[in-house]
Amino acid sequence: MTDITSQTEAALAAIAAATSLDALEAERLEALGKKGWVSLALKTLGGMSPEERTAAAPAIQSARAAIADALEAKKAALEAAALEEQLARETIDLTLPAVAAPKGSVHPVSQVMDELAEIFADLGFAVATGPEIEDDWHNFTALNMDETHPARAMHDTFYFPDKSADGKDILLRTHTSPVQIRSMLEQGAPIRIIAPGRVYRSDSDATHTPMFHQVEGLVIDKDIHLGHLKWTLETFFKAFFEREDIVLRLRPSYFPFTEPSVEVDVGYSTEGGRRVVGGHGDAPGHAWMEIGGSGMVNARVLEFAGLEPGEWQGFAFGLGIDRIAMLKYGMNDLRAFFDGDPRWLAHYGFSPFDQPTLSAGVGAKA
Ligand code: FA5
Repeated sequence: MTDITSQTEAALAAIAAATSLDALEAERLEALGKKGWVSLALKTLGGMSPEERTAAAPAIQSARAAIADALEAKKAALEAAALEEQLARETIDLTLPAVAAPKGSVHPVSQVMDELAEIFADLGFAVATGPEIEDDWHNFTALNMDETHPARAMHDTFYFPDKSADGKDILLRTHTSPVQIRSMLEQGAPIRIIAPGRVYRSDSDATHTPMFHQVEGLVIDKDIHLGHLKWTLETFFKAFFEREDIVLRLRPSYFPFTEPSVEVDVGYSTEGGRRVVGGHGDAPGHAWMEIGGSGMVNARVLEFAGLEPGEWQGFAFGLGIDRIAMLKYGMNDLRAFFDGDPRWLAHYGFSPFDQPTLSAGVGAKA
């Protein structure tokens, strides 16, 4: 009995004095390991008479519990001290110059938006914006899609569970076209704006993502016709792709908010596995890529926006910014745009000092 008491006291003292996890482990093995003295003492219980065992067992059990508790407490204390020491050692000096730090870059979508603004500003367009959280009146109804209109179903809309204070459905805008309505209501006519921004649809594959970017264009004036639309888009694409052999194909289409409506495709070649814009899409080795929708603003939309259709008319277009960025800078998968992979950004990103200007070239790569 005295033996166990003094051995326990010695073990507890050694545990308290241990200065490393290794030293603590040695103490554990010495007492509680397979061949440790507590384990051996426990084994002797088997050979004792029941009376002897009843007398001896509690002392051995409590020695084991006391040593195990002490080991656990000391281990926690040593680990906490090691962490403190590591934290003190690994301080970062934030005042050091960031010579070796990774370089930030401008995302191709931001770069293309700046390029768009630069080119359209030169054509006399102002940049307009609207909210990404819209109501269904601006996103659909005022664009000639009433509640039962089948085109609403084609937009795979994300709705919010609650309605606005005035009872309208709230949604993430599915296109930039509601900015047409907001601009006409705010400014009246004449008008010449582009509205780049984020839009949302429940849609995902290599060329569709749930969030993507569009740029809306709207021109309202007197005597505007489809020829103005075609010239504007062609002039824009020639400046944007910095080449003269841009061929656009306008395909008859349908949008509730334009009449007539045309879909815009651009011709590109696929030589060497890379898409290069230019040339007629039906020529050998060439194809067409859909980049947007457009048309003459529907008279009903002008009325919703408070303009007199007998007096004013105009054209509108909506282009997929991510699609034209892919065509210009050669990415194949739209989903990688939004993965945030630093290797992708380092490869496709732009230097913040490389601001697009018409004189220096709208797409000069760093
Ligand atoms: C529209 O959104 C119309 N608001 C465009 C418009 C504006 C027509 C003004 C007439 C007048 P559409 O759903 O086709 O149309 O989308 C326009 C372009 O956005 C497409 O051509 C494509 O380039 C791009 N786009 C559409 N869905 C996605 C998506 N999920 N991911 C990436 N780009 C997309």
